[in-house]
Amino acid sequence: MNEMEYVDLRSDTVTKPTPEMREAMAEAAVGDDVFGDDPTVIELQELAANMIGKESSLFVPSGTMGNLIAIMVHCSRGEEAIIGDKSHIYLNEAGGMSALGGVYPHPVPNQKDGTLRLGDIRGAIQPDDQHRTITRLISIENTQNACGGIPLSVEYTRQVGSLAKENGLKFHIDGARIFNAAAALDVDVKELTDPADSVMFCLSKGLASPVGSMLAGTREFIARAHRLRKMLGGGMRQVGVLAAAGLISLEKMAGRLKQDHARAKNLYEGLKQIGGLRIEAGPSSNMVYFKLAEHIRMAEDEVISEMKKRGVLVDWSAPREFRLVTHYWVDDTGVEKAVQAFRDVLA
Ligand code: TLP
Repeated sequence: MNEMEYVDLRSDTVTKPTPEMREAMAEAAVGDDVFGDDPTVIELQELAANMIGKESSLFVPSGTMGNLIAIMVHCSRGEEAIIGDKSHIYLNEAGGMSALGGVYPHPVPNQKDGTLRLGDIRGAIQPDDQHRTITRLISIENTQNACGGIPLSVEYTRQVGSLAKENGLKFHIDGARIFNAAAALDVDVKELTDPADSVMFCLSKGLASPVGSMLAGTREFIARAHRLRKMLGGGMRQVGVLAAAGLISLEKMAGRLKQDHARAKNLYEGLKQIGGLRIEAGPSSNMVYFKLAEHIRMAEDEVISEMKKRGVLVDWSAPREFRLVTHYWVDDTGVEKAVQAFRDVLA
C-alpha cells in the first residue's frame, strides 16, 4: 500500500508539509542563521513572539530542546523544577533536564483534568533550609497530552502564574499544543501565555510543519536561550527553508485546528458504538484515548498490525491503551475508515 493512502492517527507529529509549505520552502530566502542572517527565520521569530505575546522568540529544532533550554535558563545546576508527573518533560524527554541541565525534577500529580493542584504546588516549594534543594521553576503543559489532550483554562494558568510570582519562582509552559488549547477554549492564545515567563510551542505537530518549535520570553531570556541552543548543537544554518513552513503554520494552520477537534469528536462518537473498546470522556482537543475491553484477547501489537492491514496506523500509549490523534491530513473519510477498521478488527 502506498504510504499516502494510510490514515495515520499515531500522532500529529506525523504531519507532512502541505503543498503550499513545500512551495514556500523551495522559494525561501535564506542566510546563515548562526550569523543571524536568515531573513525568513527573523520573520518567523518576530511573528511567533507577536502571536504568543512575548518580547522575543527563538526557532529551535524540537520541542524537547525548547523545554530543556527554558529549564536551563531558569534553573542552575542543583536547583529544582516543579513539574507534573504526567508531563512530557518528566516522562518523555529522556531525563534531559537532569542529565544535561543538572536540574532536579520535583514531580507533583497531574489530576484527571490535567492540572496540578495549587496546594500540591505550594507544598512542593522547598523551604529555605540548607538540607533542601532550591526551588526555581514551575512548569505546566497545555494541552496536557497524557491526560487526554486536555486544555488548561486561562483562569487556572493565571492562578499558577500568581503562585509563582508570590514565591519568587519562574513559570514555564510546555505549550507544544497551546494553539490547540486556545482553539478548544475559544480564547486568544495570548491569554494562555500571558502569566508565563517562557513558553515553548511546536510548529511540527498540529500546525503541520515538518520540523521545529519556538521558545518565547523576554529579550533577556531569549538572549540566554540563544547561547544554550548553540551549546546544545541546535544552531542551524540556512534554516529559512524550515522557517518558511513555520510561517505558514502560524498564518494558516493555527486558525484551522477546530476542524481537527471536530473530527476527534466524530472519531470518538464512532468508536463509542464499538463493543471492544472502553472509552471514557470525549476528546476536548485533537486526541482520543481508549482502552481495549477486558474480553478482547488481542495484544496491542496485534491490534496495530491488523489496523495497518486495513490502511490505518495507530499506536498504543500504555498497556491496553491507545491514543488516536487527528490532524491536517486526517479528513472525514479517514475518520470513517478508522472507525470501520476498528469495528472489523475488534469484532
Ligand atoms: N510528543 C510526542 C511524543 O514524544 C509523545 C507525541 O506524539 O505527542 N511537549 C509535549 C507536550 C509533547 O507532546 C511533545 C512531543 C514534546 C513536548 C516534544 O516535542 P518534540 O517531539 O518536537 O521534541
